[in-house]
Amino acid sequence: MKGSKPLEGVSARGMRIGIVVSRFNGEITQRLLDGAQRTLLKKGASKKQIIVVPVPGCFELPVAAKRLGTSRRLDAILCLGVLIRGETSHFDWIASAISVGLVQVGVELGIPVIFGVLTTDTEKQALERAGGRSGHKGVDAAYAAIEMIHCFRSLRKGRRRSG
Ligand code: DLZ
Repeated sequence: MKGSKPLEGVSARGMRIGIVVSRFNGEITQRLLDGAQRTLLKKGASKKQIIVVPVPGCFELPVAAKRLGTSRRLDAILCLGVLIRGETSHFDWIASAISVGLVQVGVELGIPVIFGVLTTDTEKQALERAGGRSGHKGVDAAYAAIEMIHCFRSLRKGRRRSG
């Protein structure tokens, strides 16, 4: 299996999670959003504690994540989008801007900011990764957020013990 296996046994009870989702390639990003929300609810998060913020395109993900994380107390933010090379002449610019931007926002906010953006050559490949035969990036993003929140919580506990 490629990549890390999601920690499916972990709970999302009590977690406050933001989701910023791009409306560009909306049919596919909606699938990512559905998968992420379904997973968070299945793992025990409450609907009221999930806030969804739509943005026009992937390029707006970092700034919207920063604003959301600054204005709300959240445990993590998932950023979902779809960049398709075939339809985007400046694909590489946007892909690199958002990956650098999202890392920066996570470090500045001090909370996990999850990269749930598909970067593919074709729409078919994107569909395959949004619940088709190549997995589900929205579901994976939700599991990554839950795991990172547990990781941060255990670091906090460790600090209390040693302090
Ligand atoms: C303009 C543009 C293009 C050509 N392609 C995509 C894409 O494949 N995926 C995506 O999420 N957004 C795309 N956008 C929109 C930009 O991300 C952004 O919303 C606009 O340039 C406005 O800043």
